[in-house]
Amino acid sequence: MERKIVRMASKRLSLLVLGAATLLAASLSTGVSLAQADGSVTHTIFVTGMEVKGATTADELTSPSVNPKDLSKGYGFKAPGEVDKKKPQKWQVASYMFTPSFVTVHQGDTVKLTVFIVNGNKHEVYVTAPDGKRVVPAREWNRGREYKIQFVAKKAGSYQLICSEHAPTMTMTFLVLPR
Ligand SMILES: [Cu+2]
Repeated sequence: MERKIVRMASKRLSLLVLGAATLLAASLSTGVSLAQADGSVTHTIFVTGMEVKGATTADELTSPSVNPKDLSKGYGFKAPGEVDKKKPQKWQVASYMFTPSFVTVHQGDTVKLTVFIVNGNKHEVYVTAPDGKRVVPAREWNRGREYKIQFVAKKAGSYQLICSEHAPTMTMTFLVLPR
C-alpha cells in the first residue's frame, strides 16, 4: 500500500516536471508572452524585413500611369524595357515590408523584437510612441543581420517601427489597448 502511494507520488512529480519542461520549451521556441506579477506581459516577436516583387507584361496589362516610386520610397518600379532587354514588354513592381506588420498589445506590456533583414542592404529605423516621441532612437539595419530592440508600451495608442529609407510604407504598427 505504502509503496503504491510512493509510486503514485513519484509519477505525479514526474508529470509535474514534464509539464514545467514543456512550458519552458514552448516559451523558448516560439514568439511568446510571459506574464508579470502586475499583469503586464513581455511579448517576444520575430519579425522579417523583406521585399516582395510582382511582374507582368505590357500586352497583359499596361504599366501604371502613376509611378509607384512617387507613392512611397518603399515601392519599386521597373518600366517595360528596364527589367529584361530580351523581354521589352515585361515590367515589375516591388515593396519593402516588415512582417508581421501589425500586432496588438496591452498598456504596460514589454515588446521585444528580434528582426532579421532578408532584403535591402540598408534600412534606417526607429520606434515612435503615440505622441511621436522616439522610444528607440534611429539606427541602421543591414541585410543578413539579426537585430534586437525593445520598448515598454507605456501609452495607449499606436507605436510604430518606421524605416525612413522606405517611408511611409515600410512600417510595423503596435496597437496598444488601455489596460
Ligand atoms: Cu527599409
